Amino acid sequence: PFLENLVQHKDFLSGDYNTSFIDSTQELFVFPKRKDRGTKMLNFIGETIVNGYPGLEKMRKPVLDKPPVPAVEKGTVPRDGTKQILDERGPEGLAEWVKSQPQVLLTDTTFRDAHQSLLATRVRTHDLKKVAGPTAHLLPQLFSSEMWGGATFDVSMRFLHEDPWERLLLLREKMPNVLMQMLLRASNAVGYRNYPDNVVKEFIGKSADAGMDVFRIFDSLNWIEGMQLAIDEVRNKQKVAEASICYTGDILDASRTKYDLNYYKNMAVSLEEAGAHILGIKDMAGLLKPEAAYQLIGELKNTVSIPIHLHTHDTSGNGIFTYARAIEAGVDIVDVAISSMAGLTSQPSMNSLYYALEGSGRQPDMDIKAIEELNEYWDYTRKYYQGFESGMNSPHTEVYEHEMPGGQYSNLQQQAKAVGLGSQWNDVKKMYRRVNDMFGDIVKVTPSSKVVGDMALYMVQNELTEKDVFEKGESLDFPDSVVELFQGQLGQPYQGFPEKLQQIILKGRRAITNRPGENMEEVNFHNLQEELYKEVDRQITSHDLLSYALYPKVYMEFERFREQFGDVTVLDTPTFFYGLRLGEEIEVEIEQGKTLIVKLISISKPQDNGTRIVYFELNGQPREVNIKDQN
Ligand code: 3PY
Ligand code: ZN
Repeated sequence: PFLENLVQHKDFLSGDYNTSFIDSTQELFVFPKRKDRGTKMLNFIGETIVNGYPGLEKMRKPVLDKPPVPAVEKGTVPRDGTKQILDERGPEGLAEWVKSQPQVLLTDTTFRDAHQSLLATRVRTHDLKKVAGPTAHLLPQLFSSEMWGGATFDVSMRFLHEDPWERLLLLREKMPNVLMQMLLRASNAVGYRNYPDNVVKEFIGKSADAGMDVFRIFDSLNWIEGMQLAIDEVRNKQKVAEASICYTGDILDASRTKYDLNYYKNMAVSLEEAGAHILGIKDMAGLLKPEAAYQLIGELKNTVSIPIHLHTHDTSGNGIFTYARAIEAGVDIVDVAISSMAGLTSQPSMNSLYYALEGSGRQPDMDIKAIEELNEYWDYTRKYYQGFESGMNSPHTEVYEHEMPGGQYSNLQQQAKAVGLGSQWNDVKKMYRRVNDMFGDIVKVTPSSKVVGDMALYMVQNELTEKDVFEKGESLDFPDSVVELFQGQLGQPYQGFPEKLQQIILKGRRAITNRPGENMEEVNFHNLQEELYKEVDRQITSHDLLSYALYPKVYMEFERFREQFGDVTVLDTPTFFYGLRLGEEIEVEIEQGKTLIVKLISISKPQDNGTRIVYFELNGQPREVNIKDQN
């Protein structure tokens, strides 16, 4: 504000000043009154108390114990791990090292896919940050920690009001020994549509610079043409390109010939040729049955020379058995989550796998007591997020029928609730499979899975059958995402689109068959920066710029939110989601060594103008905020 005053002052502008100008011109020191951090925070807590957090409006604040954070001896550094191997030997050297390990290696997905799959991606940096250091100390043998990408990028801005880049930087700092891994949707980056080539490249470059090591790259239609650019860029940055095949269908079912063993073998060869350092098998829905895993991994081990990393979801309850068979067939790395964040739509449990492999010769080299310590932390922490649980509490073998990815299950369920279809969730799941078959049996993973979900919701909501779509399709207004898929905007599915349905959906609109990125103009980052600068009027980092390029609307809303409420990541999770109970007092560390004490005193009845006054004490002083009651 001082500089603003100075450069706008008439004497300064006219050059009519001497060296004592600053000292003698008092009005330079009159700053516009900005809302202080405390007031902003009280406004946010007040808002949550009066109107509730979206999706949790009807829930009362649960009384919960604080999660026990495993102790780490002060001043000690975690033992060297795979990060040091990558830094010293490069990605090829790392791949060789992986292949030479007799035991199976583990990726811990607790920080990303586990909560994306169980808790609608809602786990906050606040809770990750506390356990990141202990995890680095307790699990230095991990191959990697999957902690970024997928849906975490947009959900953190959209619903958690936090900057995804800060999460990456923070976790990187606290976990200097373990590889940081992310899920990258190839040309869709961390979004739901293809982006211009230079946006994808810039995103990869900046992620690598911020500390990302392993990029699991997949295309939502298994279209390798859509993956090449991302693979090349990760290689340019000397990071690990884990190019992945999305597993769909069932190689054991002789009647499903589209995705058979040969299909996967051919794709694996192509990905190795495309430059993959590691081959990922991404079984996003958990459809890979144990015997199928044994056959698939066995064949692929004989087909490619790079290490193989298997990812599954435990929805059916068969996850550990699938891994055990894959491990028998020689898989190099598997994805697991800490037990209290594992199972069901999440990954199989790290703890269970450890014991399941005892005596097998490939048991992971881990300290099970250390894993149990982390387990306790997550057991408590998960309860903070109980409002986002899907309600699934036993294995669901129906996944073999609907084929919905684990990471989509709880999110689509929230989407269904939001459009009033909460009680028809079973119909939505059945329709999901019908839509898959109508679409020609396609790979379903973000964003193609979202399109299938959108179409299923649309059909259930409008009480449409498959027959209706074919008979009345001309007069139906299909969801935008469905039209875009059939236009080729997400790339090309294996064996093409079903022609008749494509005609009905496109209604004469043109479809492309080349790479969408080739038709898109590159983003001019310089102009984009100016555009954003005008909106926010502060210094813009390259991270801000990328968030804006990927998600302009979401980013601007996040920006406005921060202007209004400040940094809410400092709040503990129960307060963030539920506000305070009457008389409850909390301590909030807004920066190191600076703590605010907030107590809720009372809430008024709605006034004539529809607002309520929420009375607090802030560091012992009475404070009040006016909140519009939206109910
Ligand atoms: C994502 O893309 O977010 C996924 O988790 C896909 O499985
Ligand atoms: Zn997954």
